[in-house]
Amino acid sequence: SDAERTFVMVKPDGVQRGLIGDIVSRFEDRGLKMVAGKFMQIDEELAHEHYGEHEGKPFFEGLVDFITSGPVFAMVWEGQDATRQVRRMMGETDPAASAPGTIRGDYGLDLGRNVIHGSDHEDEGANEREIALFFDEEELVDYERIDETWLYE
Ligand code: DAT
Ligand code: MG
Repeated sequence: SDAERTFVMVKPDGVQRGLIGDIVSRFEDRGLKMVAGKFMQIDEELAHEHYGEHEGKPFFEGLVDFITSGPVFAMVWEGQDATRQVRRMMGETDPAASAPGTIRGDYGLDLGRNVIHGSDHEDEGANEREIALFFDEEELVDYERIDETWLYE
């Protein structure tokens, strides 16, 4: 398989609503492998770096306030086509436009409270940039999952 790593984060609303376990389970069930995980609080500086592409947009300050408002659960998931597949499982940016069965479609109604972040698969290298922003190299764990031989041809 062409293993790829992607950055995923349960946002403060998802943490407060007790959705970490469900979200982790969805990725585990799909066959993706968690290679890093960190329960943490994002500070102003990290928020600005992470959401730098949105600086200057009308929703930027609200977005920074929200993402720094409580703990998040940051993760790195690995698997075949991981970045795109995680985005498919997340749904659309707006939960109201997200299909039922997707994470945002199952757990949200409001654009500003959409429960989860995942690296943009249409932004080349966004996954690696975001992983490096949140994790040191030694925090990424290299191991094999017991079902890997049956997940991939
Ligand atoms: P995504 O999180 O799906 O990658 P994005 O990168 O375009 O979406 O935007 C980052 C976050 O900013 C998004 O999860 C929710 C918020 N956001 C985006 N567009 C918004 C808007 N028009 N009004 C309010 N919040 C918005
Ligand atoms: Mg994005």
